[in-house]
Amino acid sequence: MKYPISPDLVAEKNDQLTPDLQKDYDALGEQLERRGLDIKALIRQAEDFDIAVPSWGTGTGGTRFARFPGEGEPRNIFEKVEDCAVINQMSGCASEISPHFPWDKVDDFSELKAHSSQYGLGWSSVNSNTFQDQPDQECSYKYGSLSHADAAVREQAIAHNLQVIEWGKQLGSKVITVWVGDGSNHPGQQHFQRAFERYLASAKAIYQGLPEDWEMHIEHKMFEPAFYSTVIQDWGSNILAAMETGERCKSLVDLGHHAPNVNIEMIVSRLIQFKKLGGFHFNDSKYGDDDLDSGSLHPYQQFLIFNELVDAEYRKQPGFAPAYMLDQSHNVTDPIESLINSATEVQRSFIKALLVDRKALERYQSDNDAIMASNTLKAAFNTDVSPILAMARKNKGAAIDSLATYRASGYRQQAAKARPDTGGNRSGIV
Ligand code: RM4
Ligand code: MN
Ligand code: MN
Repeated sequence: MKYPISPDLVAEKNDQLTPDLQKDYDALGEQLERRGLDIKALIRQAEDFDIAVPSWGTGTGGTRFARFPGEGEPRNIFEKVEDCAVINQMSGCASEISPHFPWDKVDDFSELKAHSSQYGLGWSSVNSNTFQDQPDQECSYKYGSLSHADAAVREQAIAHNLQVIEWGKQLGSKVITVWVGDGSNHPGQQHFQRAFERYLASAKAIYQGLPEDWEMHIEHKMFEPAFYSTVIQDWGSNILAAMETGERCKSLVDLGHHAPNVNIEMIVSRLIQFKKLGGFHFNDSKYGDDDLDSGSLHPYQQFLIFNELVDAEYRKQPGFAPAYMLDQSHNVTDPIESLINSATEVQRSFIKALLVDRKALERYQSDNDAIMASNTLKAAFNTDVSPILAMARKNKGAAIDSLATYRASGYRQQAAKARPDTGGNRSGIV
């Protein structure tokens, strides 16, 4: 196994921090025991938790105004893999990468797979891209892709998705995530029903090419690039499309893709109920698709989402196995630091949701005791589970203090030397 950061450095830092961690861990263990919870079981759950990292998140993001690149950004998928290896080594809970095509296309996928395997990394969902034109493509996606009025454009977009599945097979992926920017910018520009019918026909054509053991995830997003109407704009259109397309077609929830104040945890519950929850793109958001760091703004909302997920597991809801992934854009931070932090914050929400006293909650719900039901959730949310997360990291050879260890390693400074800034790619998304 290859490590981007010296395991000796990690062990040295961990040794310094272990005595204090042990005290905090023991104190928390006692407290949880009084509440009828076994800290050892929670540690195991924390150790098993894993969230995939988006390959495109390892570069500095941008807005349509500008992009201010950071030092030592990865210049290709091989370097992105190395950064993902750092994220996994420090956090202990991010062992898979989600690639985006054609951004991450390579000539030899076996070489790429060998490269990721030496770091112990695997590949999660593959993502297609029909929201940009590529230099060598025949038809333009300016007016849409899977729902385009012209059949030739739709066929090109379908063929691209099928090609992405082929690449994904070579990496060992089992899911394709489809997000399209199709929609309109002017009232009247597009016939809502016809556009959706065309989308559904295209989605079915992709689904026909889906291997038996794969899932197809549809991602909705309210706006951007289309600012008046978007074909798959909300979870309603999403679940309709998933239901029409087929059993293994499910909905993906990106936290930033809803109108402000929307009750995302309830959407999650609905999708679980109808076996249509495919997975998540975690991030945080204040205004729209801001792609802020997960849990940086609405940690309680993230907890409430995990409360639904843990509840589904508790009830042994059939067919429940959503895929977890981060999807954020980092404009002002070191992407590696943001992704380490975010993976840990999502893991934190999961562990806190495991603390919820579900029997008590059920009782309060049937007694219509609103305040005690709410306090039951709050009791879990207000518990600081940091010692559990840190101990899980230590047990897995990851860093007790992930960010301090990463900074002490000088990885970014070495990357800056090894990957000189070429001055290109200063505008646009991601
Ligand atoms: C979109 C959406 C997709 C991602 C692109 C890059 O807003 O979140 O998941 O593929 O951005
Ligand atoms: Mn997304
Ligand atoms: Mn997004």
